[in-house]
Amino acid sequence: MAKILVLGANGQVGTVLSEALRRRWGREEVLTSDLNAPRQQSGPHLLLDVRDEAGLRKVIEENGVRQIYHLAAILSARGEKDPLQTWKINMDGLLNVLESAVACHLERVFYPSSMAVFGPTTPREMTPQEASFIPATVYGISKYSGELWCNYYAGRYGLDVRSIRYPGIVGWQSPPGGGTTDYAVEIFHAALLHGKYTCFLKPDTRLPMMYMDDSIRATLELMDAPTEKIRHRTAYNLTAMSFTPEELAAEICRHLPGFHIEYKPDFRQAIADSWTASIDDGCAREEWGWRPDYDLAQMTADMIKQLNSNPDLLKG
Ligand code: NAD
Ligand code: AKB
Repeated sequence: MAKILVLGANGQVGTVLSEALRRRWGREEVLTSDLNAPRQQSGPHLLLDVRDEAGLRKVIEENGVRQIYHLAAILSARGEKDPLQTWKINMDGLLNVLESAVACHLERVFYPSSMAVFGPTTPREMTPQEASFIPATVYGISKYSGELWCNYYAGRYGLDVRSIRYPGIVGWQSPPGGGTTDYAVEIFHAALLHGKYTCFLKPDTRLPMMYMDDSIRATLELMDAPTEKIRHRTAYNLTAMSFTPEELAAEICRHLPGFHIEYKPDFRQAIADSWTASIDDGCAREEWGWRPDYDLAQMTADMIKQLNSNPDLLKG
């Protein structure tokens, strides 16, 4: 009987979150799933497409699942290549999870939203929890619609669904899966393998970011918080730092002095430009005590240390 089901567990976040959940609850208590087998299997895993509602319901019932972490999605850059398919995966997947959660009386659901819900009308600096959100990507539209659906299911059915608007996540354990903030992971691999990197964003593109360790801890802390503390059922603004490619490269140079960066902006520049530069996460801090541990210098030092210790993870 697995208590927790992770959907989209093979991705950048799911790889690390699933391990954290297994360390905490035990290997057999956490059932991971994705379209494919994981690179390394550390507990029960099954193949499941989140668009398959009957399949999802069967997995929940047969395994006695009590909580779902619904990570499966198509991210911002990849999403623009096939907008309608992205909408179907991101929205049908979420609605299947919400419907199944109500029908099977699940205790709790986690749904990751994103800073991609912000758009050109959103205040660029210290973006507040509530503002004008008119996202420019299909991914952002799906995440914002998803937040509204979560809020609706919480209000209408009393479903305990909790959500975070993650900023760009940087981690050494797993490769990113088609986002606009992927440069901030790729750059470390390129720096260590080749001493140089060609960035697809302009040098002064400032975006909110967070180290993987902080984003996993935030997720677990939100899911642990007493219900009465959760006053926002859309998604919580969350951040740890904001930096530009130029600033990240300068920080990497402090560890790898010969590192060289070039800039060749592509279609992802327009996506990044539609997002905001810094975020006010005061509601998460006040309501459930969020505090980040890592700033740019600490994140960079740890990324380089961890990738140097795990050279098999380096990707050219
Ligand atoms: P990812 O692209 O690395 O992983 C997504 C996973 O979903 C992949 O393993 C993929 O195989 C799976 N998937 C795709 N379609 C599926 C389907 N139809 N059925 C089942 N699985 C399917 O993404 P990630 O970076 O791990 O992101 C996880 C979640 O966090 C996503 O919902 C994403 O929107 C959100 N998020 C991530 C970031 C970030 O910087 N990584 C930032 C904000 C929000
Ligand atoms: C992306 O760049 O698409 C993701 C995100 C911020 O949601 N990293």
